[in-house]
Amino acid sequence: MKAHRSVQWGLTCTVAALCSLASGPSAQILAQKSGVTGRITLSSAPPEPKIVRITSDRKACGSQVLVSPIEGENGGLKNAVVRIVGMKDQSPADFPEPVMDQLGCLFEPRVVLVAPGQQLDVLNSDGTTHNVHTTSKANPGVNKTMPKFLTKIMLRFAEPEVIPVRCDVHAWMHGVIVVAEHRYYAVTLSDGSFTLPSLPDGVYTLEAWHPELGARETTFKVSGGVAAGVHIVF
Ligand SMILES: [Cu+2]
Repeated sequence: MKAHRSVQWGLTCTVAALCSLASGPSAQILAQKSGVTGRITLSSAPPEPKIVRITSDRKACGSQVLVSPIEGENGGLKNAVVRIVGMKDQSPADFPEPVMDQLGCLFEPRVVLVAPGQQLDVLNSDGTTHNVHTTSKANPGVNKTMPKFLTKIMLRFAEPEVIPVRCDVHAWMHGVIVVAEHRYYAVTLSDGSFTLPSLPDGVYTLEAWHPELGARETTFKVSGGVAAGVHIVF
C-alpha cells in the first residue's frame, strides 16, 4: 500500500465537561464493547458507473453491467480498506466468514478481508463460467476456471498481501482480496463507516487505501477508551 502524506482531522477532546463525560467509566465500557468506529468520506460525488454492454452471456450478465470502481452513499466511500499502521498487537485476525461471490457478473463484495490461513469461499452464483485469476507476489497465484456447476471454491493465503483478482472471461470483473497483517483492519460500508476492534489508550496512525484512489493516513487518539478524529477524506 502506497502511503500518501497524512491528512489530520483532529477532534481531540478540548472541552473539559465533554471530556470527562466521554472518558467516564460507562464510556470506557461502551467503547471497549463497540470498538473504534470511524468514517472515510469523499470530497465530491463519486463518478457515474461505467456501463458495459453485454453482447454474449446475457442470460447470466443481463444486457448491461454497471461497474462502479468508486462508489459510496451520503458522502461516504465504500470499499476502502482501513488499518492501523505499525500495530504492536500482532494477534491473528479472524474475520467473520470471508466470502466473495460472482454475482451479476461482478465480484461481490468487490473488496474482501481475510486473515492469513483463513478460508475464503469464492462462490459462483451466476450459472455461467467465471475464472478466478489472482495476481500475487507473496502467495502462490490462483487461476481457476469455475464452470456453472462449480458453485464454490475455497482459497487460503498464507502471507499478508493485497491481491488483485480478475475474471478472464469478463474483462470488467475486478476485485481485491486483502490478506490482513493483523486484526485491526476493516472495509468501509456504503456510507464510508467502519468499526475496528477496541484499542488501548494511545495515539495511532490510521491508513485508508482504496484500489482506485490510493492511500491516505491520519492520526487519532484513544483516551479513556474513547477514540476521536477517526476520519479521512479523499
Ligand atoms: Cu466472469
